[in-house]
Amino acid sequence: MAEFHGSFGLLQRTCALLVAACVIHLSVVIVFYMRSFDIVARIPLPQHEPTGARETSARNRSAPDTPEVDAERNQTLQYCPETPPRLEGPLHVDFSRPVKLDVLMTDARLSLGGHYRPSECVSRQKVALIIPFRDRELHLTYWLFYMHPILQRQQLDYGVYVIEQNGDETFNRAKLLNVGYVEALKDYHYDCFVFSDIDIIPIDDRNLYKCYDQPRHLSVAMDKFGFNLPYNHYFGGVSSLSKEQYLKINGFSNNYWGWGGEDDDIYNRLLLQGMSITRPDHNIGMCKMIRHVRDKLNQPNPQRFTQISYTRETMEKDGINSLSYSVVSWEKNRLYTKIIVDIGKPPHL
Ligand code: UDH
Ligand code: MN
Repeated sequence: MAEFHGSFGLLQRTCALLVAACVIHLSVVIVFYMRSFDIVARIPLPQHEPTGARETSARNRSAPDTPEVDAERNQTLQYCPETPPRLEGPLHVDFSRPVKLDVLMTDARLSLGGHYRPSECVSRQKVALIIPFRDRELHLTYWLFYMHPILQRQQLDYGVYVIEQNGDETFNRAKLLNVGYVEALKDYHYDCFVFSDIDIIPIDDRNLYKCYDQPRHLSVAMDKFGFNLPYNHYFGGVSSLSKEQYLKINGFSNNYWGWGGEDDDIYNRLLLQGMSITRPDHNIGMCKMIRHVRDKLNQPNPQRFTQISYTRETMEKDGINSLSYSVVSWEKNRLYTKIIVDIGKPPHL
C-alpha cells in the first residue's frame, strides 16, 4: 500500500511538472505572437526602399553595424521622413574664408571613417560618398567642413571615402570612382553611391545627396558655368546612382586617362541601358566650385571624343567587370576613410 502511495505521488508530481512546462511554453508563444504584431504596427515600410538594402556586407572593418544590429534598431525607431525637417535651404559658402575642422573633429556623432547616421530615425538609404582625389588637401578641408553638417541635416546614413591615386601617372577619375564603389561595399552595406568632385559644394541643403528612381545629376547649376549647365547632357561634378543602377551600366569606364570625357561616357551608358537622368530644380541645384588651375597630371585627354563615340561597343567589357587595381593603404580617420590605390597607367600607343 505504501509502495502504491509512493508511485502515485511520483505520478502526480510528474503530471504537475508537465502542466507547468506547458503553461510556460504557451505564455512564451503568446508573448512572441503579440510582439510580432506590435513590430508590424510600429515600423512603416519605406515607399521606395532600393534593392540591395538588406544585403550583407562582405567585410565589416569599422563602427558601422551589421544588418542584424540594424534590424534591432529598426524595432525601436521610425524611418526618417521623406523631407528632412531641419534643412536650412540656401546656404552661405565662402571659399575665401579659411576654415578649421576642430569642431567637426570632436563631433561625437561621427564615427571613425566619417560615418554618421541619425539617432532620431532610421535612414531610408545607406549612402557612400566617393571622392576621386590627388593633391587637393585644401579642397578636402573645405569639402569636409561644409559637407558633414549638410549630410547630417539630410538625415543620411553615410560614410565618406576619399580615393587617392598613388604615384604620378596621368589622373583617371572614373577608374577611381569604380575603386571607391568596390572598397566602400567591403566596409558597409551601402545601397546608394554619390560620386563627388572634391571641389564642389551645394549652396542649398535641399539638394539631397541620395539616390532616386533614376540616376541623378546633382551639380546642375555651378557658379563656374554661370549657374547653368555647360551643356544639356552634362553629368559631371556630383551624381548619384543606386547599386542597382550602377551595376546595370557595368560601372564606369576604366580607360579615360586625363581630363574629360568620362562623364559623357557615363551619361551614354545610362541612356544605352534605357535609363534617364533626374535633376533638382535650378535654384535647389546651385553649387560652387573652388577656383583652381588644371592639374599638371590631368591634361585634357585627346582621345576622349573618339572614346565617347564607342560607348555602346565598349561598355560591356570595360567597367566594374574588368577593374583591376591594388590598395596601397586603407586608413580611417575621424572625418573620412582614405584609400590610396595603385590603378596602373595609361596604355602607351
Ligand atoms: N582631381 C584630383 N586631383 C587631380 C585631378 C583631379 O583630386 O590632380 C579630382 C578632384 O576631385 C576634382 C575632380 O578630380 O574635383 C575633377 O577634376 P577637375 O576639378 O580638374 O575638373 P574640372 O574643374 O571639372 O575641370 C569641371 C568639368 C566640366 C567639363 C565637362 C567635360 N566633360
Ligand atoms: Mn574642379
